Amino acid sequence: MRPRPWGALRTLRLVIERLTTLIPPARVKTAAADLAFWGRDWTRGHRVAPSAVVFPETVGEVAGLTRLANESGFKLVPSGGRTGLSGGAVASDGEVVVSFDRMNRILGFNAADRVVRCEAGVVTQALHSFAAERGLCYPVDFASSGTSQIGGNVATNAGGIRVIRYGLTRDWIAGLTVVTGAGEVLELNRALVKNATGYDLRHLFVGSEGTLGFVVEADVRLTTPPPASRVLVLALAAMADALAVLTRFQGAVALSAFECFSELALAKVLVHRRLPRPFAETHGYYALLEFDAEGEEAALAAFQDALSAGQAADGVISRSDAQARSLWALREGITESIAPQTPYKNDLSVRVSAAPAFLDEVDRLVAKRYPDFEVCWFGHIGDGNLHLNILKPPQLTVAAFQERCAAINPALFEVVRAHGGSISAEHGVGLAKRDFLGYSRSEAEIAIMRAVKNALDPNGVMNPGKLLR
Ligand code: 2HG
Ligand code: ZN
Repeated sequence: MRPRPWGALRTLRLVIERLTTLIPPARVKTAAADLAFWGRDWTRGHRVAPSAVVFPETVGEVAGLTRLANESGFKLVPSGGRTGLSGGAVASDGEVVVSFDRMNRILGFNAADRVVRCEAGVVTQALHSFAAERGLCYPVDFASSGTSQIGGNVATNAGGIRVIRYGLTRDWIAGLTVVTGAGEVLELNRALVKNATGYDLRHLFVGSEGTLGFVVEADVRLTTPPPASRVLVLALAAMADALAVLTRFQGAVALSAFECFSELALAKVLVHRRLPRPFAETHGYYALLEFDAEGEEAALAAFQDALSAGQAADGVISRSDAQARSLWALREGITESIAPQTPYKNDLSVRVSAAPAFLDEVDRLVAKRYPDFEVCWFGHIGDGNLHLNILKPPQLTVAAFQERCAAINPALFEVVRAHGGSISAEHGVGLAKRDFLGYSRSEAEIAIMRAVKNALDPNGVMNPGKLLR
């Protein structure tokens, strides 16, 4: 007997009954606290209202759930480490959240291929440790690696702090097993290096934000560990000098990171983590560079040149791994240190060459519109990605603050468009940027994206309202 359409199911009890034909009741949660916990990501301000959270353990269970959703008409929200910052994992309208917390096994590793097969729920840091134990490295890294999961990293094509040398998640995905929105299981690319047989559907799923189906397993490439490195934090004479400093150091050493942060961002971390100030004086902006240790002499010479040219005002270099970690903390601790101020986030990118001018223009726009708000800049300037966080003053409610900040988006995104940039560099579109997609993608592109969505998720059961309205 075919199940009745979802619309005919009148009570939550019936929803659960149907789910528990597939997933044992112990792995279906409906308590209010569980719905609130698994129904959202790191963003604030969205309605959180799923009807249930389920914890599948096999690809078959995920496929079964997806087919059931199609037959019964309920919607599904894929859920990983929920560290996203665009509302991509928020369930706000009675959806069933599908958590990968119990699909967190590493299934196999082939040393000749240097490929590790992971279930979607493997935590990024667990993959780092697995690789290190085998004398190898998974080089994609970010501040949330202790919580974020591989499936979510694939769904958002996560970037992070070493993109200038190692690229994004996409560059390390050798193959994917996915369950499409229609409930079909696809093996995409089977970890082949060469496979010239038409459209590479694997890459369609990378960055698809759970709108086409579920990433259930991933073949991830590992590599040789990077050589020993040094970290140098520079006080920049002015933000406009960041580009000249980047070019100077690129010419001198093998860089693996080139990050930046403003004085306000630094001040927040110092207070939050109770750290000493790295320089005697304050400066407007700082750059953090990581480079191969063998280039230390050349880096110090480049530093002297930058000082003489008036591009850098001061600098501090790591002498041990512990010092390198504490310098990195100045950059990696920013998000958590500003979190109590419920920041309004924008994650923007332009070409590297346009980054300082772009930052300057946006900074002036924001300062003019919001003279009463703190504006915190930081990001991966080496790849053109800047994080703009506007901080909420204590006297404003979150709703009032977000409304005021959102009002600037059209003007802000016009500046992004004028610089040929992107309104979401690495955090995804989700709910937060969905209505602004047209600033970065043409109408023709969006129409093709819809057609792709319809082909893989014909009944629209997957992550409704994210990326596309
Ligand atoms: C980072 O680069 C993350 O630290 C978070 O992408 C950025 O909090 C943010 O805006
Ligand atoms: Zn970032």
